[in-house]
Amino acid sequence: MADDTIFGKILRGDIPCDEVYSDDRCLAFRDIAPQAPVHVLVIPRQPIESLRSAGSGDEALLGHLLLVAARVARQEGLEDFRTVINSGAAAGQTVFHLHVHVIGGRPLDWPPG
Ligand code: D5M
Repeated sequence: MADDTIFGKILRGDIPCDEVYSDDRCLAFRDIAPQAPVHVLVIPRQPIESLRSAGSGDEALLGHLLLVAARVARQEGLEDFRTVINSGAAAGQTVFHLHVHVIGGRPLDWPPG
C-alpha cells in the first residue's frame, strides 16, 4: 500500500526536507517545527505506521534507527540528547510513519507534557 503520509512524500522526493543523514534503510532530516536547537527525525524507508505496529521482523531495523539517532546526535555536536517515539494520537503522534525524534541543545525537563 502506498505511504500517503508526509514522510512517505519526503521519502519519494515529492516534497523537500533538510536532510542530515541517509542510508539504504533510513533517512534523517530536521523537524519543520523544532522544539529545541537540534530537532531531527529519523525515519525508516519502510512504511511502518507506528512502534505499536512494528513486529519481530522489524527488530534489526528498530535497532538501526536508534543507532542512527545516536550518530546524528554526535554529528550535531550533542553529548546529551533525548530520543522520543510517539505511538498513537493520544501520545502525540501526528504523522503515522514511524519516526524517532532526536532533540537536544538545551536543558530538557522531565516528565514531558
Ligand atoms: O511528530 C511529527 C513531527 O513531524 C512533528 O514534530 C512535525 C514534523 N513534521 C511534519 N511535517 C514535516 C515536514 N514536512 N518536514 C519536517 N518535519 C515535519 P509526531 O511525533 O508525529 O507528533
